[in-house]
Amino acid sequence: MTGNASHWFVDRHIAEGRGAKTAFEEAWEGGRQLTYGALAEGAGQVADALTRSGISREARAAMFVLDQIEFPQIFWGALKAGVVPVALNTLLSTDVYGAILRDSRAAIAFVSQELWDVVAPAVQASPHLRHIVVIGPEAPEGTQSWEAFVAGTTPAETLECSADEIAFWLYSSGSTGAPKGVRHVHSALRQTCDTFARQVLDIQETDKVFSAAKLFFAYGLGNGMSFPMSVGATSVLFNGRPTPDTVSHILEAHQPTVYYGVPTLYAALLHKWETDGAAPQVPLRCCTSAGEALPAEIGRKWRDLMGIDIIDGVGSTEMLHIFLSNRPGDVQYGTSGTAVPGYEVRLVDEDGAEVDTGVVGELLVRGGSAAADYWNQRDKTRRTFEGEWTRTGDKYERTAAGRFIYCGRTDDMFKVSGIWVSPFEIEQALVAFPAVLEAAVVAHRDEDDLEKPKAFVVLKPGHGPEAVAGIRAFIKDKIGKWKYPRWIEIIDDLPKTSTGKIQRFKLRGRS
Ligand code: 3SK
Repeated sequence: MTGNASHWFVDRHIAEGRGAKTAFEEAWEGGRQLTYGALAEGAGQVADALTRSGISREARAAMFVLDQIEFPQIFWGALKAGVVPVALNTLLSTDVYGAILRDSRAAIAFVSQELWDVVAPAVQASPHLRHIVVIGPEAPEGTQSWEAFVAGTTPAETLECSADEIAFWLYSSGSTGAPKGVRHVHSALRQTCDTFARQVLDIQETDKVFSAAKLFFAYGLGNGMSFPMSVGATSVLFNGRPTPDTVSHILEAHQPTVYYGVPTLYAALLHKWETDGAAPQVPLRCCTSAGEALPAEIGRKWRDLMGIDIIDGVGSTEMLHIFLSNRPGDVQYGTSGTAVPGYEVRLVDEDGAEVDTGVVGELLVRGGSAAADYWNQRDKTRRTFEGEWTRTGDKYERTAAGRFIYCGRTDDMFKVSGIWVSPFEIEQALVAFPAVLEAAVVAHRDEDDLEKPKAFVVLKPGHGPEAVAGIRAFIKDKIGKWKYPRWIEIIDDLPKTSTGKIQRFKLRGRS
């Protein structure tokens, strides 16, 4: 049997009689549906079109594609042909796209028309691109339309390949630094389905899923594409910005059974529904959160309002999906739970020695979905992938009961009076104050040049600077005297990566 992931994720559904089942439905007015049969045919056409266009095996196909039904057709079509899709964050700048095109040397680019203005200068300047396919009503000059690209093709057979071959790339910028091409092999996709999707989510063919996290993000790629496709379920795709209004509307209109969100959006949805006085009726059986640790208060409020827990977990682009998680029926808010079956984790100090219960260490993970490497970044590859273990750059502490508590990024932790301070612990306490929507804590030097915590808070609508005195009294009472933030600054928004991680380093620069 071939190790090509496209065989199991796409072709199998036809063999199992699922051709007429809806695989994807678009969540906007006039949105289309794509059955498993149409997906198999579309992916086969893309594979044939790539070959006819002279795009050879192992060449890269840059995807500047929104969450729409062409995304899975291009992704799986490329895999079928042995071409390597590079799913790109659709929110980056022209300069970053230029750098990624140079780095990846992509030979073909697929672009959603909505992104053309930002993408055009980068693709036009690329010496490596030989074809530009634009998805939308009009193909700009020098490009080919999607319809023309697939016209006259005959669905191709899935190429035989090893499960160890590179299947696709994702670009990770982490919370700092330039994007790195993270290369994943074919078997990694199935691995995340056999572990988190099956053993934590218990994903079923009858599920309808909606992921607020986009398909270009490793979390969204599993949530909204490989997980539902692993069982023949249906996924709702949304090409717009996930805001409390749009997500609330999609939940109500599409009635998913599984919703995958991120903490900021959970907080904003709760606030919207509290203000509206009602939440939509949705047949949710599972909700997940990742991207950053979920503040306990948000989880509790969600459970109280929706009658269902949020399963908070931790993953990474390098591990492709979640490897540490709470479980349905076994949720302890404020913790990231325990290792997902199929993964092992350990906490080490600076010398690589395992740390004791209650001591903060860096989290390392071992599992079959680890990336092969960072493209053309030998030093970073060697520092991150240590044999079978992958360094996460996250600091954790293990409780006596074996659960993991997030403390912060390796770069975000700091010491006050010689004791490590976890910015996340203080942020969690801050968001428990009713007027606070979000918070970020960084180290700031006092008049004696000693580091103390400083908080940046985003207030809920209707609250102003008068809230600060209340926050100060509340937080002093809630956490250790040495840890409370000595300064509290109100800001409109927290700087975040496009995948929702707080960029504390930007706040350090401001403080
Ligand atoms: O950030 C996370 O927690 C995450 C989860 C799943 C997949 C990818 C990422 C980065």
